Amino acid sequence: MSLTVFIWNNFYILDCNQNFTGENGQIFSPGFPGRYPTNAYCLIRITAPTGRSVSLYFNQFYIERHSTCRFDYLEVHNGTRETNTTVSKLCGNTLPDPIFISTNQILLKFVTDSSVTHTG
Ligand SMILES: [Ca+2]
Repeated sequence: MSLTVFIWNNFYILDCNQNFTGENGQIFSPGFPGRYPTNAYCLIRITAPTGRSVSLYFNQFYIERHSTCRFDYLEVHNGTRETNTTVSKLCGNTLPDPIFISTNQILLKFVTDSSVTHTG
């Protein structure tokens, strides 16, 4: 998985658990461009300045496919807590449409189970 985020300062995230404040940058799943690990539980929080909003553009995407994404998935939350509203829960290998968040904070939660991995 590779996706681009536009907010303010540049950043580049290639690790599982990170908090970031910035203008724009790229986020990669662990191990990218190789396969992501099993049993991953990654929380990436991004905060833009107050009044700004966050947009996510996907460049590459391949997470184990399931009709309800019960095995591996990427969840996008509107806010930095897991209890904040889930905007989208994604898996499979169809490149997702861009996601536009109405607020300046998001949480990306990437979870994988104990078998079958792809490039994320
Ligand atoms: Ca899996």
